[in-house]
Order: sequence, then structure tokens, then C-alpha cells
Amino acid sequence: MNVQDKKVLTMQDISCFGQCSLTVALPIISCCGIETAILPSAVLSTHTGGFSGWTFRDLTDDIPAIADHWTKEGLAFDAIYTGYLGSARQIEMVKDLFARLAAPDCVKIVDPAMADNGKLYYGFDEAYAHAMGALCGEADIALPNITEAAMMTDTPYVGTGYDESYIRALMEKVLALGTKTVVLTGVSYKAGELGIAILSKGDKEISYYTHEKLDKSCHGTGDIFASAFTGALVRGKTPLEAARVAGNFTLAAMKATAEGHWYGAQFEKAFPVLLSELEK
Ligand code: PXL
Repeated sequence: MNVQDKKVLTMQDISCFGQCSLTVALPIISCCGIETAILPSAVLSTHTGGFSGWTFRDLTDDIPAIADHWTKEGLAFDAIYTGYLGSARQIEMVKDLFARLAAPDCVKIVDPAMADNGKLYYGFDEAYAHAMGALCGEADIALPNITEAAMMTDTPYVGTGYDESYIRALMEKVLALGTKTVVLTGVSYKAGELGIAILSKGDKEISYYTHEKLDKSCHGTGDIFASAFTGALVRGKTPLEAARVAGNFTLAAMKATAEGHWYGAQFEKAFPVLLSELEK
């Protein structure tokens, strides 16, 4: 099939303001030249990282009817990519979506999108983390950061105090959940360097894509990375190439983000970098 004719479904929330989840995934995957359908898991006035008093409309009850309609229409997707989900019940629903809406050779990508820096996001608990681990087990590719991988596998989170044997053991545990490939973000063994570690079932060695580490962090960069990774993968890149495309794009987005722009990364300014990375 021609790349231009491929279709991605992404399911995550709409944070109406704040540059994350669907307001990031839709433009980025579209910029990769891929048709993108969306399934909103919830609608929030803003994301939950740094704002207060946000509204939250859980769309769990709408999902089965949407899936039924799509099944009647005979829709099927070449990739299904999930991010932040609105409730534990939705995790079960995603398993059903995988079964009903996957085209032959569909790639299922799960970004657990529930925690960072050793902490769960607001509203999530240990049971949710374990349910998310089970969902990663159904994915072809799981895309956790180190905190998420640790929480899904009951591994102690050690901050920056890890070495390659900790990362290797963590990735083996994520593979043991059932996913075929784990793409672990935020791995750094050296000051000034940050990387993405990739391990598939049966691999002897971890593959890495490493780039410079900036002194700042921006909210929503996990979503930017996962969206560009998905777009690049559907464009035919290998997981390691997709990690390079997504890593360099995310870095460029962070560099382009104005001082004081605290709630997200200005990824829109970095689209030329995404396009040139896709051409390499
Ligand atoms: O970027 C992940 C994300 C997505 N959606 C919502 C969030 C967050 C992280 O805080 O709050 C609603």
C-alpha cells in the first residue's frame, strides 16, 4: 500500500488548551503525511500539569457506540496509537478496539502517558498503572518513559541513579508484559546526553539513539515524541530511525520554545525539522 493511503487512529484526550495529547498528535501525524482519525478519551479545559481548576468530561460511555459505527462502516487502521486515557475502563475498551479496528499488519502503539519524574499524573493510582501495563502487553510497541516502565513492572524508581543493567532489566520486564518492542524514553548515562533505548524480543543488545540533553524540560514532550515516532514508523522508518526522527524533532521543539512558555513545547515552530528528518 502507498504510504499516503495509510490511516492512523489515535486515542487520547483533548486538552483544549495546553499543547498536549490530541492537539499535538493530530497535527504532527498529519505533518508526516498520514491520514489521522481521532478518538477522544476525555475533554479537559487544560491538561493537568500546572493548571488548576480544569474541567474534565469523561467520554468512556461514547466509545463503544463510536467503535460500533466504525465497524459497520468497515473501517480499519494501519496503526492504532493510544496516549492519555480518561479512565481504567477505557483500557479494557482499547483492547476491544485493537481486535475490531486493526487492518492486517496494523501496528499497535501504546504510550502509557500516566507518569513522569517518579510520580503518577493527577487522578491515577497503582491499579491504573498495572492495567496500563496489561495494555502495553497487547501492543506491538510500548513507549514508556522510565517512571512509567518502573510503575508498570513494580520496579523501584531510582531517579537518575541507574546504570545500563538497571535499564536492561527494566526493559526485559516491559517485554515480559507481552509487547514485542519497548521504546524507553529519557535514558541518560552521561551528563549532557539524553537518549531513547529500544529492545525487541529476541534482541541481544539494546539499540540507542542519543542526542544532546537540554537544561530545561517542557510539558507534553512525551506526546510530541510518541506522535512523531508513530508518523515516522507508518512512513516506513524502522523503530530506531523513527526514534531519531522523533528525538530530533522533540529536541528542536524544545529549543524553539520561548522562555516563560511554561505549559507546553512550541512544536509548531519545529515542523521544518520534522519534514527534513523524514526525508533522511
Ligand atoms: O502529556 C500528557 C498528558 C495528556 N493529557 C492530560 C495530561 C497530561 C499530562 O499531564 O494532564 C490531560
